[in-house]
Amino acid sequence: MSDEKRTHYDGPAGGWGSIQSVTRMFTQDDLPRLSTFNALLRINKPGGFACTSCAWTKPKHPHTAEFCENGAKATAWDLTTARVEAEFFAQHTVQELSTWPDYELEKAGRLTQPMRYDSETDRYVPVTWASAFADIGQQLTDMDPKSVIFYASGKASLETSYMYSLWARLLGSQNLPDSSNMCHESTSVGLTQSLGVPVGTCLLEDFEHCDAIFIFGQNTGVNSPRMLRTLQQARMRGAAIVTFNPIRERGLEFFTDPQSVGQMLTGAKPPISSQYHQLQAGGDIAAMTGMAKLLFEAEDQGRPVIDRAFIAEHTQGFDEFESFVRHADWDELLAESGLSKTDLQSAADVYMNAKATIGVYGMGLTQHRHGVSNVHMFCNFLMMRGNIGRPGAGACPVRGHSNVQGQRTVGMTEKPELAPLDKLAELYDFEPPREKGWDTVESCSAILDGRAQGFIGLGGNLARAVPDTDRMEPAWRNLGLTVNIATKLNRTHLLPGKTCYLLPCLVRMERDQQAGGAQTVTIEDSMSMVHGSVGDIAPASPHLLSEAAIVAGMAKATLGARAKPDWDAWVGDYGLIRDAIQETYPEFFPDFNQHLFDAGGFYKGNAAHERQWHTKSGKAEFLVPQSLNATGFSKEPGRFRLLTIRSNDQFNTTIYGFDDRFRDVMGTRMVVLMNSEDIQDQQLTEGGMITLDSDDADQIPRSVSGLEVRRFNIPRGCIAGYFPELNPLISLTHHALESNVPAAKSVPVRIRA
Ligand SMILES: Nc1nc2c(c(=O)[nH]1)N[C@H]1C(S)=C(S)[C@@H](COP(=O)(O)OP(=O)(O)OC[C@H]3O[C@@H](n4cnc5c(=O)[nH]c(N)nc54)[C@H](O)[C@@H]3O)O[C@H]1N2
Ligand SMILES: Nc1nc2c(c(=O)[nH]1)N[C@H]1C(S)=C(S)[C@@H](COP(=O)(O)OP(=O)(O)OC[C@H]3O[C@@H](n4cnc5c(=O)[nH]c(N)nc54)[C@H](O)[C@@H]3O)O[C@H]1N2
Ligand SMILES: [Mo]
Repeated sequence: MSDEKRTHYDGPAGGWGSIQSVTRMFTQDDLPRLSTFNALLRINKPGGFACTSCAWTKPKHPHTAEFCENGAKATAWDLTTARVEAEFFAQHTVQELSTWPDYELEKAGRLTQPMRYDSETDRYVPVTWASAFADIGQQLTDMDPKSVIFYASGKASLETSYMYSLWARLLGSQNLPDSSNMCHESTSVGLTQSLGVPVGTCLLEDFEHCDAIFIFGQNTGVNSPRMLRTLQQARMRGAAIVTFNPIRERGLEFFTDPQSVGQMLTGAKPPISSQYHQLQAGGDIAAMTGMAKLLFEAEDQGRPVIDRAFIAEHTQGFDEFESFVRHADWDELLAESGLSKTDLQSAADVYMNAKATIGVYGMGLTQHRHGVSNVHMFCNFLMMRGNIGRPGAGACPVRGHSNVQGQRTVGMTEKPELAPLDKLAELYDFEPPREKGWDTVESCSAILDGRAQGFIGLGGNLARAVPDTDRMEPAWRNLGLTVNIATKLNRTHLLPGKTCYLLPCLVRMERDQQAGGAQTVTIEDSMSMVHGSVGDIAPASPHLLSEAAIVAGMAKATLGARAKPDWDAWVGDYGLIRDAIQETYPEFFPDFNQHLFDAGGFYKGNAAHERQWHTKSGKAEFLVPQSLNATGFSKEPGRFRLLTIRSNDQFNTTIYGFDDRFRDVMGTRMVVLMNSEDIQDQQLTEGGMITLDSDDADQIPRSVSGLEVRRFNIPRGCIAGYFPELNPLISLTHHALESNVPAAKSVPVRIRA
């Protein structure tokens, strides 16, 4: 761990700080500088490769460097020259590796050959691909397919994800949880109920036409930094940006575009947000209800600020919604949001004056007990002024992993109604499972109580990403079979089932050479644009297989001599998989293979964007939220709302380093960020060490110790700390109603000195 303490950083997001951070990365010993540099220049360009970091859309006219600080980190992380080979595992038992921090595990380097866990020696030992596939095939054939979990983490391509979910269904399982179950599932559920589409309705050009952007709980500067340029351009054009976030995130305050010579040389740090409202975690429904109330008040005073024509023609449920808003009590709205009426009035004024408004959101809305209600209320708010399905307006949930949205599109879903089962039955001559499979939380419960027997992970670090770490980890080891397709070693790999394999794969930047030549893969970004991606760097090891080849190898070993599909032909030429995707989803992928390198990607289409409403009623729905408080628990003396957040030096469970320069946390991740009055009230001192205890209704003891108190600009009653270190504090049952997304943005905890 670096114990380096750097001085206070008050620079903007982007700017020289990010150049410095990328430069520092380039001077690391384990990086091949030339190929990394060349790789960076090919990121997010037609004919290049899609960045493996975030899901923000790729513009039609990319910049010379169409990547950001964090995309560069992700690229460098994959291209390291460090290797985890057979000798590494000969030297370290799994028991010993379990004591290593996440950072050290991944830092050890790229996995290079298939390994099997040997319980006698507690070590991973090398195996051939053929024997790995044969054994996995045998084990799976002996298991009830409905007890096997087929997880995917959001990076694997459309081609691999289509094959993977088809394989699971051919075997008889619909247990297809995806990282989006921990992330934007509240969007998939909530937006579908409100607008009839599971994904955002905006396109990049809408940002060129909007007058206002409202951002709820999305940390653009860290998690989708390329989007800052989009926001900055909108702001400079005169659009207002109104942000709601308990934490003042630097990227939403100022951004110096590293691509702008002028900004860099003058040291300008143009502001991003025109208003910044630090509300209570879980206070968004109350804040939006307050603004809605002000819209009704304005209308009552004769200002026609509500789009009655849109509401009459396109929506239903408005009367109930209006009555809910009019009856809401101001004192309660202000207490729940933590904002003043003046704050809400100034935000509502911007909204009323804007002809076209875009709403942006992230985990600050989805990861709450009432995360789905948050999304409903967000849609209500936009629809009041007809801000769906017209230029410069719409809903823009910002997705996480680079292909997480696409994986859901091509069948990675546990929900039978979301997969074209009849079509699959017809194309592949089989009877697909029709009952609902397990999502992530349900998979975890099944692991805990022994109903699950097998786990296959297509990427990710599921055991580390889910709540209730201390209960989950021992249960994981009771599984009969665990298989992880991965690029780097992580904690989940150190929880071997009775039979356990670690199968290393290519990364997106590496050349994927198959029988039919070098292959292209595709991904779908946050704006439903599909992009081809071609790797051209030599693979980290000659023993690596592509994810597609690994899935096909396991599928063949389990499904025997079935005539369809022809897995070998598919792996030889991914174009054939795309043909199959096109046949399965003709509405989304017409002439798929002809559009791989369309500038800006090819648009999968979005019904709500065209004001077609695929809801039950055929109209967009105003839905009354279940509660004004999204946390699902009440305020009690000594109980805090813990927000588990990401640093600027991590990608989910991948920890690049121990600095979070925007929040002045350097050299450690074991901190609790607190309001100074709360520190005083709790009789703590800054720099003192504390323990956090779970205060969940289930009363199961859960604690994390060794946390340092830091004074921080955050509303009273809310504290923040980093995920995944704090995941032991979250009860598996503390999740969003309906979507089951773990409620990681308001965890009830108490502080022990
Ligand atoms: N560099 C980098 N990029 C990433 C990732 C990464 O880890 N690192 N992860 C990827 C993934 S999988 C995802 S899902 C996305 C996540 O990207 P985001 O959606 O930005 O998720 P978080 O960083 O978890 O936090 C979101 C913000 O919500 C705020 N917040 C917390 N509670 C509330 C609340 O109740 N109300 C409001 N209004 N705000 C709240 C937090 O202060 C924080 O600023 O990013 C993706 N991109
Ligand atoms: N408390 C709390 N918990 C959270 C969150 C939170 O905000 N707070 N966020 C949640 C969210 S939004 C998400 S998406 C999940 C993330 O959960 P996951 O998606 O499961 O986790 P990652 O950390 O993204 O997975 C990292 C691992 O993926 C593997 N990997 C990397 N690249 C590739 C590749 O190209 N192919 C393959 N096969 N493997 C690869 C590497 O082995 C690496 O160790 O965590 C969730 N958990
Ligand atoms: Mo995510």
